[in-house]
Amino acid sequence: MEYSALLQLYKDRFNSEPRVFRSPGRINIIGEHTDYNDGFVLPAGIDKEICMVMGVNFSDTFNLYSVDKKECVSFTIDTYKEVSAGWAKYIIGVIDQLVQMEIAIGGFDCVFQGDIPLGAGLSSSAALECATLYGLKHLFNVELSKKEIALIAQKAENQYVGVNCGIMDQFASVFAAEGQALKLDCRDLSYELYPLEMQGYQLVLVDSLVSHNLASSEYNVRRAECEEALAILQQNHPHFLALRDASIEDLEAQKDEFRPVVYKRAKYMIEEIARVGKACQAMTSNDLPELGSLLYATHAGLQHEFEISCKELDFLVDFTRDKEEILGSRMMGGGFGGCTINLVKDDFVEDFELSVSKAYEAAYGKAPAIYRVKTSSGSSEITASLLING
Ligand code: GAF
Repeated sequence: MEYSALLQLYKDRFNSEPRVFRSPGRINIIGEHTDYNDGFVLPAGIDKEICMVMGVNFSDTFNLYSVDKKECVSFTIDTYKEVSAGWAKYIIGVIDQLVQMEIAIGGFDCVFQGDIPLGAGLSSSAALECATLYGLKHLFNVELSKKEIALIAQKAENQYVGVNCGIMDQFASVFAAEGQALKLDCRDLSYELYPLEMQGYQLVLVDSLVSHNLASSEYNVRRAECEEALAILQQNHPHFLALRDASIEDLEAQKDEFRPVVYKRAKYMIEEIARVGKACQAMTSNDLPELGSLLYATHAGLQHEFEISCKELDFLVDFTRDKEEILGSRMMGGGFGGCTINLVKDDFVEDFELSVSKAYEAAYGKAPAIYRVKTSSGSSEITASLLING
């Protein structure tokens, strides 16, 4: 990201004293939709981010300029609910949370930009929420821990944007660590770091460029179906707090009580929560073929049981199956579009990029976008030396 160019755009527009904050997008190695079932996830921050230049303007006005949308909005605490620009709601959602918490912030100016592809399932919205909150914490000296930042950002998405998401994306954006994946326990928010050493393999993202329109509505439906399954299991197991607490045996014992679709959702979920643990073991013992098989198993569950894949994503996963240089592949993120994540041998990456592009273009009339993933650290302030050099 060109921090100094962004800073210049700010100075051309505003007179307030700027500071620069950033927060990354994320990949998720395994553990999809498990976060809102109190399960485990295994995300890592990536070198694609939202960068925000922000300054206190000592007025009651908030001025936001989106470089990507080339649009400016201005509002106050009394008028923010009237702002209609879609991109602004992630920032306003965060301000709205602070207002509800009676945390005083004054007016500020902000110019921001991102290089996280939109709709690709790489959590650009969580990065925007977390960068905003991280910036406001530092501009107005608000006492907020990293955990609180992640939780408030999630609440902004739930309440203001209207997506009933779990905690994974915001947590990853704030807590990401370079070279590491985070095994996050979404029940108590404790986490362990797993080095992403891929011994001759790389994680490659293939973006179907199908933008996930269904994502927010169907996401909320999946969440409700998991809650329906839990309510049925709780009749026999009143102490269960989430699907995380159920085993496959518990599910089978009550099989006839679920609507068939709800049974499938719960089966995927219970198996996927267990797969995260298996994936971590595989990473610890450097068993990449096992990690790859787990990725394929997750895709099968997302395709047939959780039913959030689409034909383009299935095509991309199927394309990898007969290639011994590719150990695993699956759709990643909320579903209905976005990227697949692929575990590809270093010296096959170029070959793979060319062949998958050609095949996808022949099938769907457009080449996919491809990203070789590098990891990055979580929310931070960009210091003066990086601004000069970067
Ligand atoms: C989206 C949500 F925001 C996350 O909370 C998570 O549920 C993910 O979909 C699926 O794993 O990114």
